[in-house]
Amino acid sequence: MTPIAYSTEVAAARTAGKPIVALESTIITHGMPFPQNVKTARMVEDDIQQAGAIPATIAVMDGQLHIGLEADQLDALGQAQDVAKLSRADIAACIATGGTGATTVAATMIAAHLADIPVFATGGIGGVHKGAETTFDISADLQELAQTPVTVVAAGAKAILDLPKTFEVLETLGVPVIAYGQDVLPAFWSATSDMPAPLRMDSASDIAKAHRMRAAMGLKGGQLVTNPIPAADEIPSGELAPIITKALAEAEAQKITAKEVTPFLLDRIFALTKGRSLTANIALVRNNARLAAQIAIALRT
Ligand code: PSU
Ligand code: MN
Repeated sequence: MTPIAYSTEVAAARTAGKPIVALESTIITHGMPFPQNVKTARMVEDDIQQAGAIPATIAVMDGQLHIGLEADQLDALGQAQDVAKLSRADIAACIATGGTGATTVAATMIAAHLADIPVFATGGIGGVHKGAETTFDISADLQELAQTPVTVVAAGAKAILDLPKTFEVLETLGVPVIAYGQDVLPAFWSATSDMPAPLRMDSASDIAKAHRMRAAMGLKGGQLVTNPIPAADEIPSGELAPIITKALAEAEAQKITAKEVTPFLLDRIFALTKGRSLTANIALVRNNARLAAQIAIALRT
């Protein structure tokens, strides 16, 4: 049996049959600096609560898979050093050996599914990195979407990635990619892109219906809902492009590889935009949390 530890609030929500939204923890430990990371995690939890659902932040701490973190646990995780970044490949080993690790999109989907939580909100999923034709760096998040039945709400894939290749792979894997309320895919820090959305939906209820239909048809895997960042908070892609190019060149010069690539790039873009990328990142995660709460509620009705 997996040693799952539910927070008091999540345990009560499960008993009462309340809608629950899963949240990842890599964004806390590897995606944002302290103290903004903990502050953001709290705001996102409050946003979900205000929208009428219960938040369940997921992480592995001392060999236990936590579904929902108590306030002191969230604080501790936000300040911990050398926390592992867990995906499908290493989550079981971390739990088995009593370790502590933050869950990526892939690992959070696995944990959410174990806990019967069908919806999960994050910032941006991992994807195909630029230069993947030589590095083979493709996030395990994409495979996870193809096999675990959780609807993931994100602002698209991070613009540091090769977006066209990321969406090609998702199409190959049979993952529904739904743009919320617009005809083009959003691009994380930017609300729009020049990529047409494979699917468009305008309500949480339609997204919930499609989720249920996949289950009814026995189709494996989840759905990716791409929710554009609110216009007031976006950084236009033209402004970001040279910054991303610079950050990528630095990563290459410093031979950053594997799991370090995404955190390194996010950190450099934070510095090069003088913190603006972080403000945008916080706004888009909150926006995704609110939509995920609506979907969780729609799935209950
Ligand atoms: N989105 C963010 N910040 C992050 C991440 C996503 O705004 O830190 C994390 C997610 O946990 C995602 C991971 O699953 O980055 C992808 O990492 P990789 O490219 O190594 O698979
Ligand atoms: Mn990778």
